[in-house]
Amino acid sequence: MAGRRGALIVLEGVDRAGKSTQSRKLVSALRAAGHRAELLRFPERSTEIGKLLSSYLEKKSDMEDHSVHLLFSANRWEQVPLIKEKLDQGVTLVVDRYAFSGVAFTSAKELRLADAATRGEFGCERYENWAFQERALRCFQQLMTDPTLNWKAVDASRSVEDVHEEIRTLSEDTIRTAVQRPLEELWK
Ligand code: Z5A
Ligand code: MG
Repeated sequence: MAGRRGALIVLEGVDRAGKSTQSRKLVSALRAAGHRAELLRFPERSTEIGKLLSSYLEKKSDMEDHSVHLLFSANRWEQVPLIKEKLDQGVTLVVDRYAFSGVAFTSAKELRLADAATRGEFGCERYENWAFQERALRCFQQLMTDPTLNWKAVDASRSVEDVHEEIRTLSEDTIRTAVQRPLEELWK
């Protein structure tokens, strides 16, 4: 339909919830259904800022916490002109993590000061331990109480196909209704 904007569909969640797997499958399914759809991810590690973040996450470099937070934010802002342009052109964007990860992971760092939980390392990158991920999950749950955001919780413990089917259906609904919300409201 002419003049119809694209939808901004963000997949958020803790480490290894299956966000990247589902984001890729969703873009393929939407395209197969005739939608214009593209994939974005954050951190976007290919940019100069993204390379700094990648090095930090891989523990090859250290950075002050506030600075890292702002770099994650800058890494999103550098893509915002492109995001607006695509949405305006009617392209639906599937985004693998966005600002909610920024809030949840920084908040999880702050909570750490009050949390005496023991840690079990289960990954190579920074933040990949159970205690940290539990704190991040609590922050995501808190963010989901915001009624102005159109959050849908998806149980990611099921099979890839079952999770995909639910996300695909929710996304089709979102694409249908996205036109009702002006683009400018997304970055107020
Ligand atoms: N971070 C931050 O601090 N501040 C910010 O502003 C932003 C991010 C944007 C790197 O992110 C870190 O950056 C992240 C948050 C922080 N730290 N942590 N945690 P990333 O997005 O680059 O992280 P990643 O390395 O891609 O991991 P991930 O995103 O957490 O994984 P995932 O995308 O959710 O999962 P996946 O790659 O799709 O799947 C993982 C494995 O599980 C894979 O082998 C799949 O085949 C398998 N899988 C997937 N789904 C299923 C189901 N349903 N059943 C069984 N197996 C499955
Ligand atoms: Mg991922």
